[in-house]
Amino acid sequence: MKVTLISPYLEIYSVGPRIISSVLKQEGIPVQMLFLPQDFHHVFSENNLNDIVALVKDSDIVGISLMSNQFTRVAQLTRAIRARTGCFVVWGGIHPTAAPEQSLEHVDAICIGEGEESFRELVQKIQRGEDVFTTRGFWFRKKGRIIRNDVRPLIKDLDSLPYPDYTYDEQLLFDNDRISTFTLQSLKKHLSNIYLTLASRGCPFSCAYCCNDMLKKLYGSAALYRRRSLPHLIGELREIREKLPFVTQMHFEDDLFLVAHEDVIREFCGTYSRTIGLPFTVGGIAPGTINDAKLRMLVDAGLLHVRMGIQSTSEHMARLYNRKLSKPQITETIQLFQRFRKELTTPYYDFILDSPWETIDDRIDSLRFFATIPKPFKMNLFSLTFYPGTSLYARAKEEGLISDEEKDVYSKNYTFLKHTFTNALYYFLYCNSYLPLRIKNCILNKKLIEFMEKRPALGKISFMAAKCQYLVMEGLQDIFSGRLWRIAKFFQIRKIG
Ligand code: B12
Ligand code: SF4
Repeated sequence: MKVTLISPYLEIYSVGPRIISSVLKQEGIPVQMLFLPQDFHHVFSENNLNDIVALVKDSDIVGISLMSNQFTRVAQLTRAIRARTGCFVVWGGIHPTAAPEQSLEHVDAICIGEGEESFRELVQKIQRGEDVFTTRGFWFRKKGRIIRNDVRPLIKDLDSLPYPDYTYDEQLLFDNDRISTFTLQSLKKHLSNIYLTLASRGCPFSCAYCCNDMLKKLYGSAALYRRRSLPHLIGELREIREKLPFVTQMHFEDDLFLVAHEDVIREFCGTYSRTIGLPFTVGGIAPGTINDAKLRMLVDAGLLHVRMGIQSTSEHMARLYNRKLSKPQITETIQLFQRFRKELTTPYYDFILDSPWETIDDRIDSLRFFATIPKPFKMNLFSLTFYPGTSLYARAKEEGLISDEEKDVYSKNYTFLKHTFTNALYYFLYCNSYLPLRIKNCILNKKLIEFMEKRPALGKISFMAAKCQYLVMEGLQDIFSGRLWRIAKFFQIRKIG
């Protein structure tokens, strides 16, 4: 029996597939893990496909994990594996969970939702020669027919799961057109010095553009938000410190790490600083989920950096995005980060732009708010992407806003903004933050914005000019602060995109 698990993500953390690998190994099932860390626009060459096919061809089952943006290249790889080997190919991860019908057109089976139990059962059934088609958590394609089994209930006790599999010297890396076994050096190169993990799964909220909105519909009333116990989490981090001595920073990429109660954060901070003691960062913070006491404890325990999802400040957009938070809450959280500015690195604030439902008043509302954010901060501007299964995706589909699924959803680059005048204003305000608020508000004039929005060519020119100013400014800052890797990364992304 041989199982191959493929992670196509640029970032090789791949927590889900690594945990599945550990689950299978606990059952004595050999697993070959293959990492393909290329950008999602990467297309496999014929040689690449031959090399990968040669590696997997003696597997009984090949499992591939994917987010929606990996769809095109994973479909290409799956076609090659299915055409050239007799392997049973299975997809798992957020994309097949969210778009099962579409996914099943390309593969033998898909895993819907959490995969530890489902995949273990499927593999064991194959091993024993039993009928696989009744396996819960899976949909199958059988002689042109689709078999839709029920989704398996959520794993209540996350402590029952093993830690992600980091036996790197048994794992394969496909990098620069070469396949090799991971070494400590190559692992270090791909992880930098950071270890990413999750202390919880799910989120109590349901923002209309987020997978949690989709997962809540899938799992019904079951509590999606679950936390691991502190000993289980700390045990993982201790093991990693021993196994991967180059790790000097931990990162918790939970959906919403800080939604945990103050007491939980206190316990975490105390134990973490005593036992692990490395600086750490957390994924996105939602305004209103952090207060002075929580931040004090986190900073004392080693928190380095904060990033908050503001997205939009207009009430209309908050309703549309199903975000139950107010502008005063956002302001309060920004002020909180300001008070801690000497102890934290520059905060990052995320905004979602390019929403087709945003009115000019919504845009001005967010821009006026943006103009008041005290410097220094860094901005992350995202172009709204409709991920399958979410409420916004359903609405966009209904309103005919998605004409080409592949282009508008799967391969859309969420960092490429529309070249509009309003988007230009974000760059302009960011670069010219020294201007008095009075002047900024004069520029954020409804008549002027309306005038410019009716002239797309002018919008495009202003966007290019403002973005150029931004890139030069950020580039100079990177040079002066020695962050040359950021510049290298920028050119690398341009080359691919
Ligand atoms: C950690 C994380 C990251 C990390 C690490 C990603 C990685 N490669 O490891 C980082 C920060 C790098 C990242 C980046 C991005 N992410 Co991200 N990320 C997450 C997050 C918060 C948790 C994922 C996770 O590890 N969960 C824990 C594990 C245990 O669960 P899991 O991955 O779902 O795996 C389980 C099942 O899906 C299944 N399964 C998974 N794979 C397989 C394979 C097989 C064979 C089987 C049988 C089962 C199976 O079993 C697993 C165990 O139960 C999710 C949100 C979420 N709740 O899922 C977003 C999420 C996956 N990210 C998302 C996005 C959009 C991105 C980005 C594209 C953009 C962005 N703005 O962040 C980038 C781009 C990444 C890239 N290079 O392509 C979206 C994807 C939506 C979609 N439909 O594709 C999500 C869902 C968040 C959202 N907005 O809704 N992300
Ligand atoms: S708060 Fe964040 S993780 Fe939770 S539903 Fe909203 S976007 Fe998703």
